[in-house]
Amino acid sequence: MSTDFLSSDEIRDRFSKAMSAMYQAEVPQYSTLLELVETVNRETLDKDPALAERLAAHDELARLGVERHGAIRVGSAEELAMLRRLFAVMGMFPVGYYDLSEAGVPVHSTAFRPIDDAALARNPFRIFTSLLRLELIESPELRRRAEEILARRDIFTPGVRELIARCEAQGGLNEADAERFVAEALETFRWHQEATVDLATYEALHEEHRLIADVVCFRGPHINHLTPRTLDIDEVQRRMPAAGMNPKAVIEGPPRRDCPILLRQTSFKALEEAIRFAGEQQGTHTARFGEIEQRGMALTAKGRELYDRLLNEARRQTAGLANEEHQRVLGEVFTDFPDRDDELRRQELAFFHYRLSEAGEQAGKQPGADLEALIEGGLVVAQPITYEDFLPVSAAGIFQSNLGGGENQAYAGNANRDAFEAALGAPVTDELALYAERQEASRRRVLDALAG
Ligand code: OOG
Ligand code: NI
Repeated sequence: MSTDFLSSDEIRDRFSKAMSAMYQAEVPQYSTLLELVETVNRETLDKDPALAERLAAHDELARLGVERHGAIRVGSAEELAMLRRLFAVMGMFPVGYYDLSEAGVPVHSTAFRPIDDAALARNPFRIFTSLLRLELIESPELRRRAEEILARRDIFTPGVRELIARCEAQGGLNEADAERFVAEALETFRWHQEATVDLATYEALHEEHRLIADVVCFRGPHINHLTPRTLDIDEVQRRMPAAGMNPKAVIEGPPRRDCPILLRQTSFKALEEAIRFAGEQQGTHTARFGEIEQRGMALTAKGRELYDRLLNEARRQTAGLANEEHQRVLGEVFTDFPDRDDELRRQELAFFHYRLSEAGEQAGKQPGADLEALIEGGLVVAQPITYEDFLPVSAAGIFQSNLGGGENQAYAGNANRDAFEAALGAPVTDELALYAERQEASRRRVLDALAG
C-alpha cells in the first residue's frame, strides 16, 4: 500500500509550481520578475563557468530554476497549527523563530521548509509564516473586534482538512489524493478582491497597523510575495526599472562579496489593488509584491555574531544613503569579515559540507590522516553549505518597504518564542543545529571512507 504514495518531495514540488502559476496569473509583474531573474542567471552562468561547476557539484544548479520562497500572515493559533499540519504533508517543517516586534511589526514568525540534504536539493521551497499578535494592539475594543472577525473565518477548504487527516492516518497520499491536495491547499493562499468587513472597520484596523488590516479583513492568508533566487542581485536591482518595476530603495543583508554569505534581498514595491468592501463600498489595499534573493553560505553562531555586529555598525553609517552608496559603505565595513573559503572554514565562521574529490574516490585508506591534511592533499573538498533561512533585520526591511514604512516602536521587546510554539502546537527547530548536523554528518562520511 505505502508504495503507492507520492513522496512529500514530489508533492512540495508540484505545490510550489502551482503556487507560482497562481501568483503569476494574479500578479503579472511577478512573471516579468521571473523572466528578468532567469535572464540574469543565464548570463551570470555563461560568464562564470567556475560558478556553474561549483553549483552543479553541490546539487544547486538543478534546483536554481525551481527555487523560491513565499510569505503569508495568519491571525490565530488554530490557523497556524493547521498550517503546520498542511505543510508537513509536503515535507516542510517549522525552522527558526523570528521576532519582528523588535522592528515595530506586530508579528512573530517561522519558516516552513524541507530540512534534509536530499529534500533541499530537490526543491527547497520555503514559506515565511507570520502570526499576528493581537495582544500587542493597545485598544481593547479594537483587539476584541479583530478577534471576533478572525473567529468567524475558516481559511481551509473541507477537502484539504480531510486530505491532511488522511495523510496523517495512512502516512502519505496516493497520486489522485496528492493532486487534489495541491489544488485544495492552493485555495487557502488565493487572493480575494472582496474584504469580509466594511470600509470603516478596515480603516480602523489599518490605522493601528496596515498589517493588521491585511490579516484580519480578508477570507484567507493570501500569498503576499514569491521570491526566486538570483545569482546576481545587484544586476537584477539595476535592471528592474527598465523592466517596469519599482525596486525598494536598498538591497537588504550583507554586501556583494567573493564568498557570498547568508542572504541578500530586494523587492519591487507592493501594488495598490481595488477591493470591494462589505456594503458595496469600493476601496484599495496594498499588500502584494515581488521579491528576489541571492543566497550565500550559512554562518555559525560565531559568524552570525560578527555579521550582526558589522551590520549594526554599518546601519549607523548607511542611514538614508541611496543603494549604490549604501552598498559601498557596507562593503567597507564588511572588510572585517574574511572573504576566502579557507579562512571562513578555519575560523569556524561558516558551515561546510565535506565530500571526496575524484582523487579521494580513488585513493585507498589514509590511516591516521586528519581532515585538514586530507583537504590539503586534495582528497577532500570543503564546500560552503547554503543558507536556507531568513534574517530578521532584512525581513523587517521588506515588511516596512511594503507597509508604507509603518513601524510602531511600542511593539518592541516582545519576543515570545514559547507563546509562538504553543500556538504552533510544536517546537520550532533551531536552524544552527541543522547546519551543524549536516556538516558533522558529511565530515564523518569522508573520514569513515578514508581515514578509517
Ligand atoms: C514577510 C517578510 C519577510 C523575507 O524574505 O524576509 C520575508 C512578509 O512580508 O509577510 O519574506
Ligand atoms: Ni520574502
